[in-house]
Amino acid sequence: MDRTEFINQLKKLNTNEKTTVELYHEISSLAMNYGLSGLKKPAARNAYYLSIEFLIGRSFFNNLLELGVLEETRQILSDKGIDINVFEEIEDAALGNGGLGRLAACFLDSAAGLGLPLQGYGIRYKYGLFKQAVRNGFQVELPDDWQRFGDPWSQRKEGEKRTVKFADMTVTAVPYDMPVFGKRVNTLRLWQAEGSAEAEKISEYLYPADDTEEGKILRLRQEYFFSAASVGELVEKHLKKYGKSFGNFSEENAIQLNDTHPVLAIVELIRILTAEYRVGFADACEIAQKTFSYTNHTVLPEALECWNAELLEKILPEIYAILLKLHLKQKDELTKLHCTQEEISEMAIYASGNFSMANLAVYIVHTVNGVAKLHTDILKNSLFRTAYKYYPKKFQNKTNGITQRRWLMLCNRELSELIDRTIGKNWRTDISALSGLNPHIESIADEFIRIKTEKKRQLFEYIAQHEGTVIPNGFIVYSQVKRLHEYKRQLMTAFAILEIYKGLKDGTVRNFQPSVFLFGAKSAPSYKRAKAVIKFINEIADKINSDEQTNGLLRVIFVQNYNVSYAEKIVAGTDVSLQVSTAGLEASGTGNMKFMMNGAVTCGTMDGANIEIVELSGRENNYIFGAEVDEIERLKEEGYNPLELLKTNELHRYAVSALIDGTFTDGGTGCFKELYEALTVGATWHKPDHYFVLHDLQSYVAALLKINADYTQRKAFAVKQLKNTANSAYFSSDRTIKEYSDCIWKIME
Ligand code: 26V
Repeated sequence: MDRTEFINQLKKLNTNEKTTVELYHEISSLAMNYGLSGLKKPAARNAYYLSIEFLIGRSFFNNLLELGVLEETRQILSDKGIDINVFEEIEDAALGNGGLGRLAACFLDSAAGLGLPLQGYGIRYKYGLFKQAVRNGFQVELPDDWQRFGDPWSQRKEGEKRTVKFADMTVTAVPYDMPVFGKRVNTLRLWQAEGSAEAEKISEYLYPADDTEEGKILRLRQEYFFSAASVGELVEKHLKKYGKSFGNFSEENAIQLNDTHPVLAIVELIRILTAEYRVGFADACEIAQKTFSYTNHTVLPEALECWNAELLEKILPEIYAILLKLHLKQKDELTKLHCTQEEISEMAIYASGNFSMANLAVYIVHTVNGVAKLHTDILKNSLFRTAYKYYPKKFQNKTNGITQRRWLMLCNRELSELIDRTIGKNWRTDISALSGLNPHIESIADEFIRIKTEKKRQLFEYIAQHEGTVIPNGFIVYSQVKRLHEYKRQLMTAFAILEIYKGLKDGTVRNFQPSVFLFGAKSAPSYKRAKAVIKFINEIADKINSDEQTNGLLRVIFVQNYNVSYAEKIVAGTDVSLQVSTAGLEASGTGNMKFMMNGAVTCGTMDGANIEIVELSGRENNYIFGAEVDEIERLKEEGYNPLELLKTNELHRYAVSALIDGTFTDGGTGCFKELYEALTVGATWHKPDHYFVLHDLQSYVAALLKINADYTQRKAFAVKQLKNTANSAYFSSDRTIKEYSDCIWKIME
């Protein structure tokens, strides 16, 4: 089917008396037919992206855009009296938690767009990330039955099933292929576990709770399940083509391990080659080395996967045996390199009963990369410093990116059209052309202001529908939307809001422009402190929004069920992007890039990709505050006493005391007291305020107020915002993917 035929068929489509879901299926299936015809060409060398998460979001609008038929479809439907926005009721595919999974989705989009052969491998969870409701201020988790309306974008490939064996069960892995449209059609292959009821549990939930033994086993099964199915398939394909000679395996297959979750794929490849095809152990390790590369996405030790030896021996005895051999091989090699005992234990694959997936990956792969300049430096100088000392050439930086197709063209048609009118449409296929906006910024600032105002109006309308809260037009929008985690410091924003509120009440904050603080965040179901922060923000919102003395100036909204589709609206309708993690802890951040591209200034710390954002758009066009990495390091060494800050700063005392002085209620759970104690006395596993909230709070409030004051010069502020858009091309995942393919995968169009 060609384009004309797609359009003709769409025009002929009988839409009378059909439900939205029926129409959704018919149009999607037409688009699938069109998209899958003709564009698929096999590549000699492919790269494979193994990821336990792909946070795809909604495919309908994006696929029509990628196929170049979105505008016509909008028009044809409108001629039939149908507003294309009705399809917004279709669920997101939320097969991921946050940045890591969304990055995987952006990467697939960019590779297809550039015509590069990158295929994804993951898990087809029956239930994606939970749906969040807020009841009485608390997060409530509801199952995410994303296939409720069917899944017209996937094709089940019955004939390509595989088996994956565990000591105690055999599981069938059934592939579901989702095409990724662009200059070429790539495939995201998601494995679904079938067989016994026990087997089917493997692909039932994204990230099941792993605070119990049972949960840990399930997580291990998930990781091995999709790694083994994917690697097994690649080996089989190779076998069909070349017989049992695997010397050239790495010439055709480059496998990227997205974080530590798929690292067992390395061990599985070595197992298949040695056990099934009699390749020698050393040769198998060499093939693995040439095939695999690994991306690290976090420096938080609790998030680096480790597997208990006993558990592995019980569930995956062959894998366990190979891991032990790898451990001995590593020890032997490191001894020959004259590493000290201490150095050997820092890099050890196996230590005190556990296998470290990060150390295993760093030892085997040919390339390790971090996801922003600062993050890669931290990998080199701190997390993997010893490995860096012995294998310096393994380490590379690949600063993250986001796809401008979803995150600008799709979510902000108005701004995209302003860019078209100003510099032509070339930027749509070559994003580097976006910098051509720079000389025109002054002249388009007024029009930009009109567009930003319209995007805010659309966002407020959506919020009114979904949250039942009305935000008056004209408010400045400050947004902090991301997973809820202590290091991301949503609590610091909550305190800052309380301090501003107090200032408005007692008259110390004057000439304040009306502002709304938007939060969107899901907390891991078992993460008590994160859930407490959600409740605290909602308590603050209730109080401030109902205070008639100030609610013409200040509002707080916590949106429910923040997801990709909500993000599309929020990034377009935001003035100020809040990126306030403790320096050194946010590997990159990618929300920061989406906001930047849509013309928001960043109010943030010198962390992750924020550093590169202000490098490119100008520090004077953003609002940087707080301790930098060396200061945090110094504070940790010399000692940091948050109680001193509380004693001397009355505003801080007011904000922090609100946790315990009865201003707000935590519903009798004691969760606010727990937050208070984490800040003031610490816990068995950490010192008081180990994320330095009180340390950075004063400069944070000052930055927020400075922004507020600068906003009164609306045009000058719009110029700052536009400087961000104009210099955001570097943060396109097209650039990132080109770098991966040139420097790591060596794949070609
Ligand atoms: C996972 C966990 C799980 C256990 C509890 C604590 C914890 C903390 C963090 C994580 C994150 C795992 C990896 C991840 O999602 N990293 C994110 O990757 C993004 C894409 O590279 C990057 O932009 C974010 O900065 C980084 O946090």
